[in-house]
Formats: sequence, structure tokens, C-alpha cells
Amino acid sequence: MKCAGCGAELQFDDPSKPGYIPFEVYEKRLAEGKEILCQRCYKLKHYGKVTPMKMNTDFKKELKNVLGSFDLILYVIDITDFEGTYREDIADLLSKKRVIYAVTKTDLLPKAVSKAQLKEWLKRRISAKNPDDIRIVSAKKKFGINSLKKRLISSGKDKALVIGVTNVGKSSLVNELAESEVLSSPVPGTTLGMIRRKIKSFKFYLYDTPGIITNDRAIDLLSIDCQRKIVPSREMTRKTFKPQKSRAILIGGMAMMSVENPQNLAPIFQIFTYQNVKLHETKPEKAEGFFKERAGDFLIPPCYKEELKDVDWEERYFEIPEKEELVIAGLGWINVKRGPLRVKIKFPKGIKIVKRNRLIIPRR
Ligand SMILES: Nc1nc2c(ncn2[C@@H]2O[C@H](COP(=O)(O)OP(=O)(O)OP(=O)(O)O)[C@@H](O)[C@H]2O)c(=O)[nH]1
Ligand SMILES: [Mg+2]
Repeated sequence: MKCAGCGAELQFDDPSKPGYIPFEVYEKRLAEGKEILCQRCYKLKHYGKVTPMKMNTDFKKELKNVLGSFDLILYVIDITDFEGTYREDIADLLSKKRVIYAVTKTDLLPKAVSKAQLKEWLKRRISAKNPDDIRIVSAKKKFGINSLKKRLISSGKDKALVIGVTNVGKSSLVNELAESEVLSSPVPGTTLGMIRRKIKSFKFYLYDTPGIITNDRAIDLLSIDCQRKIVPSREMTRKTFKPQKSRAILIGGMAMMSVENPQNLAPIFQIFTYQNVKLHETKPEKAEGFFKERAGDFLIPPCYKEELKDVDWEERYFEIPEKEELVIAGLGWINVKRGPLRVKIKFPKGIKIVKRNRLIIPRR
């Protein structure tokens, strides 16, 4: 039998491994006919406590094995981290399948982004065979759920495999579609095994899966506890900068931007990031020391001193024209209102940092 929260096979032997439940508790719950949660899910659900687990659940390997049993895939993408969660390597695996793309967490985007504008942007970014298979949703605001449900049911199939990287909101979406209670939480790796849920009144099953693990999103470098603090619950924050002289802007202790001699170009730009990420502007000569010393207490994330002590850093110059954004996967993006913006960025080596066509059109 599987845990109803995370899908791990229940076991009575090893509390440090997924699916553990003391045998007495298991017998009691079984006798009462109640839903059975493993100890980890029970603690996570009722006390918000995270139990570290010894596991090897990179679902990407397993995905190759289970794909054969599915013709229809629901690929879940987080709009607040599109570059980190819509991945070419996953898209490639799905080339022979019917794929419906659920772009979720759209409630976290600033209200100024209209649905029509977002749809146009997504059509250019996602190589979908049919653009109507790109669905804009929010599990939190219950937006787009019914039309997604209709689209799934009218596919002519009777099941869909729900996939995506960790923490994008797969389980939350399954819960809205199937009116179920799969455990969802800001802890990456909440779901540990496949979980099947039926869409009510229809012969249609959703298979929730463990997240695919990545290592090129800024949040991937953080402890599980810290990632949990950074996962946003409120709209993304944005802050406008119009530097008149050389300035440094610190995005938590994870990225340091240096804008040198901006007088001639007079750039104006906005940084979009998560609610708990600290943005701090300072003089260039102070920046380096401050960045090092205050990471983990004032400059969040990281959430602890030493949390990034094994990280190698890289510095790169970027010129970002108007109408483009520079994205730091898993952290946010820089939108240029008046450009070009010439900037040097120090960031952890291996983290994806790319320019893209702007998602946000600045207001005049
Ligand atoms: N604001 C907002 N938050 C969401 C939405 N969907 C999910 N979340 C939050 O995102 C976090 C992760 O959600 P889950 O549903 O557990 O994500 P998952 O993809 O199943 O994660 P794993 O099982 O760990 O791979 C939780 O804190 C959710 O509350 C949404 O539409 N809007
Ligand atoms: Mg999940």
C-alpha cells in the first residue's frame, strides 16, 4: 500500500527512508478505515516539519520507463521561473506524445500582465503542436481549472501523466482537477512516488509524479528549509532602479549586479523577484564585502551563513536592450524599461542566466 500523501510505498522498518509508518499506527488507521499517511507526510501536513530522507528520486530516469504507458502528458510549468521549469531536455522526451502544458502559479505575476499578453508570449516560447494545449492556470486562485479539465477529458484518452520539475505545483494542480488531497508543500520533493487520482464523474485518471530534480536554478543551491522559505505565496515583488552613478545591487546573497557609469545611457530597469528575497542597493566599493559578510542574515537567500560556502562564483557582462529581460533561473529577472542596460553580474557558477523577450511590458 502507498502513502496517500506522497505516494511512497509504506514500510515499517526504516524511519529514515520514504514511506515509514510504525506498524501499530498503520494497523490502527487501517482498522478505522482512514487515509494512511507515512510519518514524514504526517509531520509535514500537521506540523510543517521536514524530515530529511535518504532517497534517490530523480524522476527523470523513471520517466523514461513509465512514458510508454501514457499517450497524454500534462507538463506543469511555473510562470515565475519559466526558464528553470520549461526544459528542452524534458520537451524532447515528449516529442511523440500529446502534451498539454499547464502554466501555473500565474496568480504570482503582477496584475499588469494580461492573460492575452501572457498567452501570446507563451505561444512563442513553447513548441506546442496546438497552441490551445497551452493552458494558463492557478491552483491557488482556482483559475483555468475547469477549462483544463475539459481539455483533458475531451482528449479521447482516459489518463494523463503529470510531470514537471520539483515544486512547480503538480500536486496542487492535481488536487484542484481531481478534488483530491495529495500532499502539497513548499518543500521540494514532497511527492515521492506515483499517485493516481480520478477526476470525479469521469473515467479519467491523473497520475501525479515526483518532481524532476534540477541543478541550474538558483534555489537549487539552497537547503530544503531555505527553499521552503523562498517559495512565494504572494505576488512577485518588483523594484525600479534609475542609477545616476555607479551602483551595485544585491539580489539577496545570490547575485551581485554592478552598473558602472550609467550617466550617458541613463538606464531604467526593474527587478522582479520573490517576496522573501532581499534587494539592496549600495556603493560599488562597499558591495563586495557586504555581499560576502551579510549573505545569510541580512541578504536572504541564503538563509544561513555558510550555506553557499562550497559555491564557485562567476562574473559576466551583459548588455540588455529595451524589450528584453535577463533571467536568473530560480531567482527572478531584470526588465529593462530604458536601455540598454550594461551590467556586470556575479552569480553562482552553473546557474542558468539568459536573455529573453520581455514578459512584462512596462507601463508608459
Ligand atoms: N501562489 C501559488 N502557489 C502555488 C500554486 N500551486 C502550487 N503552489 C505552491 O507551490 C508549492 C509547491 O506545490 P506542490 O503542489 O507541492 O508542488 P509539486 O510540483 O507537487 O512539488 P514536488 O512534489 O515537491 O515536486 C506549495 O507551497 C504550493 O502551495 C499556485 O497556483 N499559486
Ligand atoms: Mg508533488
